[in-house]
Amino acid sequence: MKYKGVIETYRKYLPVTEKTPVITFYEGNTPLIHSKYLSELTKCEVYLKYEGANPTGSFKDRGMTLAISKAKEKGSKAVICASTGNTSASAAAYACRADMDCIVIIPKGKIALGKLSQAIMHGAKVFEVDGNFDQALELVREMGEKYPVEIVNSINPFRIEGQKTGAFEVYDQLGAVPDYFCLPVGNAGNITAYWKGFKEYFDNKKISKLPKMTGFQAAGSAPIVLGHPVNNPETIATAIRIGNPASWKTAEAARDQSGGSITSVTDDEIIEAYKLVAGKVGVFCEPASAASVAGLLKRRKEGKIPDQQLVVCVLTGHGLKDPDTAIKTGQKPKSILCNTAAVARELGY
Ligand code: AN7
Repeated sequence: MKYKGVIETYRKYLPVTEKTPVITFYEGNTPLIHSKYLSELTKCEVYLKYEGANPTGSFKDRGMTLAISKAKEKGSKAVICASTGNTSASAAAYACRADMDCIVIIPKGKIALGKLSQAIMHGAKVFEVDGNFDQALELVREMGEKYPVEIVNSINPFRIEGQKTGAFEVYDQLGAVPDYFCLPVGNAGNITAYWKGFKEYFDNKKISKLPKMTGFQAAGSAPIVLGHPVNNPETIATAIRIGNPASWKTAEAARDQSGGSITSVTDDEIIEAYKLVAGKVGVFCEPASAASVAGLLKRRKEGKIPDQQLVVCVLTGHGLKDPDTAIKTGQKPKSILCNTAAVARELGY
């Protein structure tokens, strides 16, 4: 088999040795999709990095393959995470493959259905708490201090190391460094990881420029934009419903060192982009992922991004993760009689 996942592909950039057991579902190598529609709309060259095509349907697999492999190497028997959904889905699957227990703490009622079904089906011990993600992460930190469980949230540095391979891949696929690199920001691990990846390619002379890191938070959950934690974060994009990001400082460093920005998009703007990407480009991503495209459109409108720029937007998770939002915001099927005349009439034939 030629493609062996992100650890084998980028082994020399990663903290692994021949002793590290590689726990992989052959994650990574996701499509970088050029969008003619978005390019014409924005007068830029726009590519979508479709991380929903990872084995568990989100970018988290890049970091999880390394975090779980290193936990296995260390001899850990159990891993734990707090999650808005995707981390738990990924942790549950990789822990299952590594024959380890997985403990998941989620905010009650705020996890998209697809993600919850994954954690359940992969046999994680799933606990929901009356609290938000930030409180769940606090609990997980304490559990990690007191008990023999390995934390696999992005406060685990191996998660960031694995996720930086996304940056390598974007350059390897595109053969160029984007001018603007757009992505959603929640706990801020991914923007931290991508920036680390781009800088490492730069330091290794693989690339000779760096992208402007352009992050987007949901307006109701925008602590980095506001400059203070948000106690009761809210947004329809539950994946990024986070009020006190763990990687806050490194996200600011990525923003400032790259000459980029972290700004906010409203839920309406997110849903509009979500529908546009699905309905006009043909790529189905979850609402949080659409924040990257919503943000690009907004900053173009505001004149903050010039014409003719090379732009990559990361679509962090698959649309099937959150069927409820699709059904709620999308068009409704129309009931008709089961005969050709009825269909033809509807189609105006
Ligand atoms: C689809 O799963 O935090 O800024 O617990 O699922 O690196 O946190 C998910 C985050 C963007 C934000 N898009 O990334 C979790 C979790 C999707 C996500 C983010 C998440 P970070």
